[in-house]
Amino acid sequence: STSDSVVTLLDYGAGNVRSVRNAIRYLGFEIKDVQTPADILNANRLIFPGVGAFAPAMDVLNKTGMGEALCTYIDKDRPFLGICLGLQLLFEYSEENGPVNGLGLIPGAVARFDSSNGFRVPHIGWNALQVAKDSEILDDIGNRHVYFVHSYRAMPSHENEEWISSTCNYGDKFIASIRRGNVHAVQFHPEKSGDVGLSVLRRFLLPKSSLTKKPTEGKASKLAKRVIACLDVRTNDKGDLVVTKGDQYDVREHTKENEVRNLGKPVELARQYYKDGADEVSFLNITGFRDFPLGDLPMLQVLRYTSENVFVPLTVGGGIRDFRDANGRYYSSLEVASEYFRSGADKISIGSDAVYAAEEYLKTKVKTGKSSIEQISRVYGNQAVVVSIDPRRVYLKNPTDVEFKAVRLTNPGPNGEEYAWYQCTVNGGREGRPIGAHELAKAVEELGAGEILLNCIDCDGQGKGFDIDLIKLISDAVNIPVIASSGAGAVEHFSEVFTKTNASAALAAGIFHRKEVPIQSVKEHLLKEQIEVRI
Ligand code: 1PR
Repeated sequence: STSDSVVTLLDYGAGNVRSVRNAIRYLGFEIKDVQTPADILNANRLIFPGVGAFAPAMDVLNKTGMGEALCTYIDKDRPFLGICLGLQLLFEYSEENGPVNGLGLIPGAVARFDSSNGFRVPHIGWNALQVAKDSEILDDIGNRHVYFVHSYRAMPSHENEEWISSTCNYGDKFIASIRRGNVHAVQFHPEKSGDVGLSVLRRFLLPKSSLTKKPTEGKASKLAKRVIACLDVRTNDKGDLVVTKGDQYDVREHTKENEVRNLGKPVELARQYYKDGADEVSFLNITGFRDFPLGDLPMLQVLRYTSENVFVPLTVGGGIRDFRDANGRYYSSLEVASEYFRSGADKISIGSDAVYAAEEYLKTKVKTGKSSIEQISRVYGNQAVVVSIDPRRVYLKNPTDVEFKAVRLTNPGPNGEEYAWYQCTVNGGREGRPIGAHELAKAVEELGAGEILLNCIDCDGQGKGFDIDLIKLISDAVNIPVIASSGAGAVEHFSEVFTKTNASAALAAGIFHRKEVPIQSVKEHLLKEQIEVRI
């Protein structure tokens, strides 16, 4: 290998940089990991994908001498690309658990998004940029969307104006990228921004002369509504991992053999959906509640293969909880999640265990710090923790018949009931619990979940549309993004959920697997209905 094909990567071990590694390799480059500060100073080009929280990252940089080396490297105008926290750390200080001092190379502060004006935090999803000056690496973006996921952002000011190459609007204007000479940093995730993101990385990695320059014309945009493809995965009776799909959570064919419905191979389908324009791909290991996921090596293998060439966010769920194996060895939910992250997941999703944690929290009103939600969000950030809710509708004559939040139904129940509450279930819908979806959603938000994946057992696989009453109830109750799920059967169902509720994303499975409605048609329909989407 020539030095031209080598990229130095600063990974201080605080989290998941597998996606960045995959993207660099996909573009044909080799990675040299920084071991000592000298490796930074000797780099030909350096990528710094900051992950985790600001304070612990600064701690590591200070203790190891890497921080000083970084400052020298950047002062010498050597080729640098910071990503996400790798941008924020260049500033003077951050309010995250602070104020905490940063590297101080750029004047100004990093502050939390203000959620008081109706904008959900974390800021998760696809936005277009406003390009402020010639930024070189952003030259192919135009007004196409890039993927953000963060709760803190660097604030533009008169003092740092000369550094700013683009900004983005989310509630207010924040710094989306900086550039000075060969020094670049971006708040968004190029490694998760599909083709557009790969072209940002390519522009940083390839010698300038080999690229032709195109003018950029960015414009302000709203956060795009996301369309997510979901793959429910389990081992069939032959022992193969297959994509399956239930009918109100029943995944078996109603034939003599009673076999698990097989809709395809997980890695192949995920790749297909990425190519078709899915904004995210989710895998739910639906038997994770009974099989220990770390024993489920095929699932980890699926993640590894998928993440090698799918460059949008990947979520994986199923079986995330504390666990003792047959030999008595104990695994914390954090260890289980870490293995998923190491294998290529960007977010993990917790189902059953979140229900128990919320029940406990509502009973005691104490945050013990020990629940899976708390443990994982503390290490990987709130944005990496999704809670998947599997509620079932329970009809009521009167809303006061239960202690749980009930809604007035748009369509009355089978016996003319005008109300319902949404009972949470565990173990793939097999067991109802004494907690409603509304209570659960609010509790898990307090415990540190960054997003809610809201299913509905009644609507699952029916193709009759999302449960608008439920989705409205939950998306109005919390400040974190809500993904609407279950029941999509036509493009109109997507525009309905986005116009009638505050859902941030809509997820579907069956219609995509059965090739009834391509993702592209969903996007085109939403665009026609003037709903902002990533095309
Ligand atoms: O409880 O932490 O082990 O997680 C298990 C996960 O597996 C949960 O997220 C739970 O939702 C999921 N799950 C468990 N059993 C099933 C099942 O179907 N038997 N699948 C299951 C849930 C629901 C959606 C589905 C949408 C859209 N699948 O993800 O994809 O309803 O479908 P549609 O568009 O075809 O209507 P834990």
